[in-house]
Amino acid sequence: DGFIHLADYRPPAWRIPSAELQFELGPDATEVTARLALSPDPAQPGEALELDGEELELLAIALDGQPLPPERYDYDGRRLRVHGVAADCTLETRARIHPAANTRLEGLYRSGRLLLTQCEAEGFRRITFFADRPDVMPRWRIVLRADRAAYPVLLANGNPVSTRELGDGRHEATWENPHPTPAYLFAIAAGAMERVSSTLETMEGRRVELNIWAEPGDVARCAYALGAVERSLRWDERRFGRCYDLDVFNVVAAQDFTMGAMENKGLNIFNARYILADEATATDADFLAIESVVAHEYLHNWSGNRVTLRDWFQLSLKEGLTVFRDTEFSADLHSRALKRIEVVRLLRSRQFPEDAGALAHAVRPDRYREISNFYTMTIYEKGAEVIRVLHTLVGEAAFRAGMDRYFADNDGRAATLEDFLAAHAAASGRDLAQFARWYSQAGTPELHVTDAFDAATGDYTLTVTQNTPPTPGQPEKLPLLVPLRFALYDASGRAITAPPEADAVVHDGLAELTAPTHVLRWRGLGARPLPAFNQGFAAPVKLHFDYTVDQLARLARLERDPFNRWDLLQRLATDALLGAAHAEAATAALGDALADLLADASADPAFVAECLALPDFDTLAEALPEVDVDTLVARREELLDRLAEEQVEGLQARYDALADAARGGLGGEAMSARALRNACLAWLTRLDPEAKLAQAQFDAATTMTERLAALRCLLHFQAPGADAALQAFRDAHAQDPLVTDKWIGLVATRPDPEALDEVQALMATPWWKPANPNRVRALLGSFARSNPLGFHRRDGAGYRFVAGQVVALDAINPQVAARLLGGFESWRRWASPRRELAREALASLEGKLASPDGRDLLQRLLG
Ligand code: BAL
Ligand code: ZN
Repeated sequence: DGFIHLADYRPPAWRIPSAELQFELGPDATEVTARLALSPDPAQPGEALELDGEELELLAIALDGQPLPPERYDYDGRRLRVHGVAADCTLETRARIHPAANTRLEGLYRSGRLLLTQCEAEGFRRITFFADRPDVMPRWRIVLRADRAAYPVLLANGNPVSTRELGDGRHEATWENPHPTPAYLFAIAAGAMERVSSTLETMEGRRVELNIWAEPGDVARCAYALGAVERSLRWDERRFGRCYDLDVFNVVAAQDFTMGAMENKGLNIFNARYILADEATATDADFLAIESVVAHEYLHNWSGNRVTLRDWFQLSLKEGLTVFRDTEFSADLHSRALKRIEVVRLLRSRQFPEDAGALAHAVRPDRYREISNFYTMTIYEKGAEVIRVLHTLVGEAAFRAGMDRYFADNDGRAATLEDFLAAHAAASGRDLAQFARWYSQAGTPELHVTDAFDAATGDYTLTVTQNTPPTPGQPEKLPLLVPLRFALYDASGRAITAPPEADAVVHDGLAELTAPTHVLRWRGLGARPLPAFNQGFAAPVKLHFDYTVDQLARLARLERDPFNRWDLLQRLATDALLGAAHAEAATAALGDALADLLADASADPAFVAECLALPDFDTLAEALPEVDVDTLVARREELLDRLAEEQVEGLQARYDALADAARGGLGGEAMSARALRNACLAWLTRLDPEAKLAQAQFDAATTMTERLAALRCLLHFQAPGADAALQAFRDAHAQDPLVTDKWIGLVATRPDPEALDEVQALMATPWWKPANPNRVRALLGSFARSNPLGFHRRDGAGYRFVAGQVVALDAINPQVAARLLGGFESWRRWASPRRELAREALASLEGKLASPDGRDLLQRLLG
């Protein structure tokens, strides 16, 4: 069946204590010589020596300095087997690879004039012969040789050791990485790059040079990213006591990159979109994303690199943990509530649907066919939420002690989830056996809460039941350990602090649910209280409680924490859109709440902007058993139109009042002002067929944040000035691929079935660059994921189009193609005729996808 199973794990039969690689770099052909010290595991004597190697041209092979005759080895294009070795030895191979022809962007490839690598998860085997698994961790010496004129800068993992001239215009640089490091963290980068730098001294007294490298024209836009590295380094020292451990930390920006960025030891390689920024070309959201991705990769140096993974089933052990760490970083540096809102929006719009769809899988899956398909919302975002659950259960002090212990016990090792849990269990004194089910059980848990009040006795009870719906391969679910936060408010709005009697552990306004049903009981209350739940979204669950509209509106006023208020307004908006019985009342209450917020000059404008952003299509769709796309989109648009009309004065007043504050650079206040002004602009443009305000903002904008928001309004509302504005924007940034991606994304997401025609038209222009992952995501990814009316066209043309592009892209970059195919994950819930049309589009792919990535995903989708 092609599956690799967690239960089949065996330690490597051969260890590789040290590896020395030498590269003769060239874009068309690169020769890689690898000298590996090999040592058999004494516990597994007699095991054959087998190394991974994919599409390598083997030029020479020698064992302990002696060339190997052909009968001593075989290589089938995937595995190299060396026969008749049983003891410590040195294997030397020389292989040729072809970077410029490598459109998969895995292994060594060319991006612009740079040569660079991407190895996670299994790209290193496309560079040289090796045991390409994370539990094989040599110390590395890397020698790079290249033509000096074309490749003046030669970077690799670790510390620089020496450089020298070779004659013939070639030069050489040697790097050493003294930390045991798996091959997926290997990296080199070569080419004409410039840098911005600074030097810091770590808490342990190590002087570290920080460099951000980019192609010469881009280096002026690297300063913000450099600052983000400095902030990340300091934050990890302060909050987790973790110091950086090499003399240099290099970061390279690349225009062609499949992922967002990569945490290679000492040499992070980034998608340029997460490095390059200035106010004229990047939005405020881009700046914040850059800071958080820079932090994410930096923070991997401990959670991923110093302590790495035993096997790929443990992927969330580094990814969920590092997302948890980077969100804490952002929350500590900026607004905790706004960060939480951003994360919860992402969970609800993307991870919950994944967990409810054809591709659902556990945070630690127990089998996979292609690991590339597991860099998912569940591994990353749900994985981070599960860490947050642990943090909530044990508290900050015990959590920190558990992390210290995890790092101390596993430093330099390839760890498992069990190692992580053991460290936290020891530090907190808690049994984490039931908590661990969060890792093995897929699906989003649902909590149903009902209440009862006995006026005669004053007894108030909350009954909480939990269940997790079945997911592919997991029909039966067990109860999870869920920390349920709750509060009760009395008639005067005061919190009732008396703890309930409960058949669950209760502390600090939190009940630890462990069973299918729990009852919390308060005695002798004077009147029926108003309950509130899951404040701060402490548990990543769907919580159902049958509030009246009045109760919701009242709670939204009582709650002081901005996240909770936002969450209650989202709930009101959901009721206004989907709650047939009291939709009208919910709409009115939502309108009142928004009017109050717009009138409240003391409210953080960015927070008000979040409240104006109603739940998106995906979030709403996920709450429905069956999705009727046209009805859902139409209802949402109607609600927005109506609210805009009702709030027009408040919107205009806020838009005008914030004009000065919006002009102030990258400070929080200015960003906040721009966020609310742009939210107001989008609502106001609904009432303004000429889009005069948007046109004026577009013409006068001094920042990309303002200009792009105005352009979106002009394009999406088809304003008279839309075409001219688009052309002006396009021409002004024609040389900048990242800004070009922005307007392409706007065209692809115009909410109209005919957007498909424009997407197809763009594919016939030079703007279409199918080998560039950012461009594919801008055009096709945003069409399939963020244009419900286009993708879900009634005639099925959107599905057929995307399916056709998946075939074309599968031959270029299978990971990018597989991502696009993931847009079908919820197809079974799409109402007829879309379900049938989607099934046909998927079925048409059978036999047409060559990559393991595409084939695995298609099988799971059609499952
Ligand atoms: N490890 C892959 C990129 C990231 O999550 O940092
Ligand atoms: Zn990561």
